[in-house]
Amino acid sequence: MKVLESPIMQGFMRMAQDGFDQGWHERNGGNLTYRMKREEVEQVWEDLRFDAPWQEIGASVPELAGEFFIATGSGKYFRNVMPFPEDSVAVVELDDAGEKYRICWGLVNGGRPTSELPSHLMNHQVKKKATGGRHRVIYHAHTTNVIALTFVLPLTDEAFTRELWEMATECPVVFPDGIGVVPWMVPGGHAIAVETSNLMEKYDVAVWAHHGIFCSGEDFDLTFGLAHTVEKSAEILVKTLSMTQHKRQTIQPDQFRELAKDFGVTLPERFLFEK
Ligand code: 2HA
Ligand code: ZN
Repeated sequence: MKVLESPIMQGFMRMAQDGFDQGWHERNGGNLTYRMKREEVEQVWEDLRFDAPWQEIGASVPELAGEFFIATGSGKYFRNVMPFPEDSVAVVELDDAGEKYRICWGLVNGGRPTSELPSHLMNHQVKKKATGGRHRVIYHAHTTNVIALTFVLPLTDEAFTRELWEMATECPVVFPDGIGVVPWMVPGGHAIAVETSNLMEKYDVAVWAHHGIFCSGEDFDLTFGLAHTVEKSAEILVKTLSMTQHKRQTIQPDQFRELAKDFGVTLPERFLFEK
């Protein structure tokens, strides 16, 4: 099967378009990677090439050795993924040490996979281990309202988790483990990759101060849905803070505990402090 006709590439392209349509991917902002299943690689095997040079990842991910990923390209625009996928997206294979990659499909006009490849792969490695292989998607987006909040809220996991949980009843059910916060750091490098992957050991979402969010999930629906839920909640908080400094009423710690019981989730007590 042609890569372009495969359901998994179709799903990848649709998610990129969805993110663009939300306004989260100005210019070349954001990046998306997917860790392919064996059968998905086999399905498109005859459309892959194996003659491109091996290149350094910039991180060591031995637990991902030999795996294949679909990745947006560095400097490429989410807006162009749907109309020009072969120019904007790559399928890459990792070597058997998890130190190098090579391009097996796409980026026909040259280029490299996303500038955030070290972050993405280190997070894939952490999430693969933490979820027994279930998580396959890592998504970075420039979500407007979450970014706005990083100028106003304390840059702590506790503040972001609790404030965003309060803004929509579904939030503690959608991200019961909470949200991690990375202080401002230079994007694209090793340090932000390490900091983010440390947080992703316990969370599925990390906020990058003054930059965006980083999400992990099982499939495109769950991962896009997670980013969408977090950003929607941030939008409600921005609207609320625009009206008043003081909420007249909100969801209380005991009400979160009731919710957790009925919905069968565990909410860490450290986010249910009295204010
Ligand atoms: O341009 O969003 O963080 C891609 C990015 C880098
Ligand atoms: Zn970014």
